[in-house]
Formats: sequence, structure tokens, C-alpha cells
Amino acid sequence: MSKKRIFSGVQPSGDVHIGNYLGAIKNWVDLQDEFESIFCIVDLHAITVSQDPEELRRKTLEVAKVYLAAGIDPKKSTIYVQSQVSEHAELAWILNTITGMSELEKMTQFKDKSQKDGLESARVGLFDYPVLMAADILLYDTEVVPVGEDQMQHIELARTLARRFNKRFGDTFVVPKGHLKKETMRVMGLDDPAKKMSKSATSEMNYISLLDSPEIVEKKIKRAVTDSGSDITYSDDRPAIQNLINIYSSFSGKSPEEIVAEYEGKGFGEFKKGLTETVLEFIIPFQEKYSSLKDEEVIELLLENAKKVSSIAKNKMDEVKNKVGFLQ
Ligand code: AQP
Repeated sequence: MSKKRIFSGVQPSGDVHIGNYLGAIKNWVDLQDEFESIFCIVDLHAITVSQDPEELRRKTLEVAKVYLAAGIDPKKSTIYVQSQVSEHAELAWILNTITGMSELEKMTQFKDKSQKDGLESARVGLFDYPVLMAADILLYDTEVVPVGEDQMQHIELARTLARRFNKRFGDTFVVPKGHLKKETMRVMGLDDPAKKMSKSATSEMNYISLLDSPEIVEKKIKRAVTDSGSDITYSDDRPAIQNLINIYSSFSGKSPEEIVAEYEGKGFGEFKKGLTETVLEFIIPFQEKYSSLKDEEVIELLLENAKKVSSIAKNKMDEVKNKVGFLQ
């Protein structure tokens, strides 16, 4: 029996942080044996907010190297760059014609991101982001999409559009399912546990980048906000320490209960020291692997893989164009 297919991606914008890793990339690594896996660097999504062209090129390569250094095995999984497969944009256009304005107006990510600089300066591309994401997923007959919780609303739209298209034009798309890892579906900001850890956060103290030096990691954890009281407990009414315990737990494999027991009677200082060591146990070898990757080899791999997935994407687009009624 052939394996089910998974698809997911990260935008080459800002610094890839431990929220992206724990919420998404780590799950991909765990799932790549069980599924046929396609992981994209979604640069078309990244330009929905302003970009510097040189920076975008550099970040695109950086994200590819992050995937590889984090454990995505290029023999098992296909990693490629979205803009190198033109069918993503082509399918997004067709899906635009079956998507309601009101469906996109409801999207939390658009509301949050457009609020940052004011609705007046938000671009149509940002508004349309979820439709492009639906195209990414549907193009490959994806069955499972492993993401963080912030993307679940977009996956719901992809499911709706797949069903709508199938109903109107006949069975064409697989209806995908989102896949969340409960404990890390929402890693919160170190400076504010009420908001998710985010690449575009105004303060660098919000996140730990996978490429932060050990000294910076230590400093950021030291400065991370904590709740009132001084003991280490795990509960919803202590969101800051709960978030730090979740991070500790995901990197160490220990349960929150084990961590709480380990730090019973000890204060935040000792806990943060343990957390720093645990995060660095991952980050240091990760960065060694990252530095050993050669740019030219990664660029070549990405180009080869784009050709490989293009044939899947092209077949699907031929089917879509035929069903929609384009002369072929
Ligand atoms: N804080 C988070 N906790 C868990 N998962 C997260 N993800 C993002 N932030 C968290 C997941 O990471 C994957 C890639 O995200 P993205 O690059 O597509 O952009 P995003 O979701 O918009 O992430 P950021 O870091 O918050 O970037 P900006 O600031 O640009 O919006 C996705 O699977 C996402 O769910």
C-alpha cells in the first residue's frame, strides 16, 4: 500500500525560532518515515509583507538548511522552493474564483498582520494568503498537513475549497486534515505568554532563534517573563511558567509532571538554568550540522526537487484546467 502524503512549509521571513521547530518542523522529522513527505519553503507567502530581495534569497537558503539540520532527511523527504513551481500561483488564481471575500475577512492571521501596519497599507496578497496556502496543499493530493495551531483556520479553508471544487467540477482534490502536536501547537512568546512566539515580533526577546548563539539563548531564557510566586508549577493560571515547562518538556522528552517534581523546592533561577542546558543540547549540534551544509549543494538539491514535484503539480493542474473548461 502506498504511503499517505504530508505537505507543510515555513516562510523564509525573519528568524526560524523554536516555536516553528517544536510546532511544525520537529513533527515533520517524526512523521517522515510514516508518510511520503513534501516540505516547501514558501517564499511566495513571504512576499505578502515587504521583503528585501537579497535578504529573501538568503533566508530561503537558510530555511532549507534549517530543515536539513533539524533532521529532514533528503532521501526520505522532498524539500523545495515554492516559487520554483509555478503551479502554486496558477492554482491559487483558480481557487480565488471559488472563494468568498467574507471567508477571507474572517481570517485571524490577516486581522493580526494587517493591524500591525494598519489596514490601509495591507496588500491583496496578504488577504489572499490562505487561498495560496490551500493551493499549496491541494496541488499534491495532500492527506495530512502538520502545522502549529495558528494555521488550522487556513487548513479549514483548504478543506472547504477542496469540497466546493469537487462538488462543482467533480472529484479532483483530496480533502486534507490538519495535524497538531498538542503540547507544542502554540509556543508562546518569552516576553509575553499571552501571544504566540513569532518571527515578526517587535522584540527579539520574544523568541529563541534556532541560529542564536548559546550566549544569546542563555540571555533570552534569563530574561523570559515568569508568573508571580517562586515555585515551579504547571497550570493554566500560570501561563508563563507553563510555556517554559512545555518548551523544556518538548526538548527533553520529560513530562511536565517529571519536570515539576525535579524542581520542587527550587526557584526560577535553577529551573531556567536547566531549561537553558536542555535547549542548548539541541541547538549546539543543530548549529554544527547547519554550518557543515554547503550552499551550492543545497541549491542544487532544491532545484532537482522542484523539477520532481513539478511533474505532480503539472498533472494536477492539467486535470483542474480541463475540469474548469479551459481549452487544452
Ligand atoms: N509560536 C508557535 N508555536 C507553534 N507553532 C508555530 N508556528 C509558527 N509559530 C508557532 C508554526 O510554524 C510553521 C511555520 O510558520 P510560518 O513561517 O508559516 O509563519 P507563521 O505561522 O506566521 O510563523 P511566525 O513565526 O509567527 O511568523 P510571522 O511572525 O511572520 O507570522 C507553521 O506550521 C506554524 O503553524
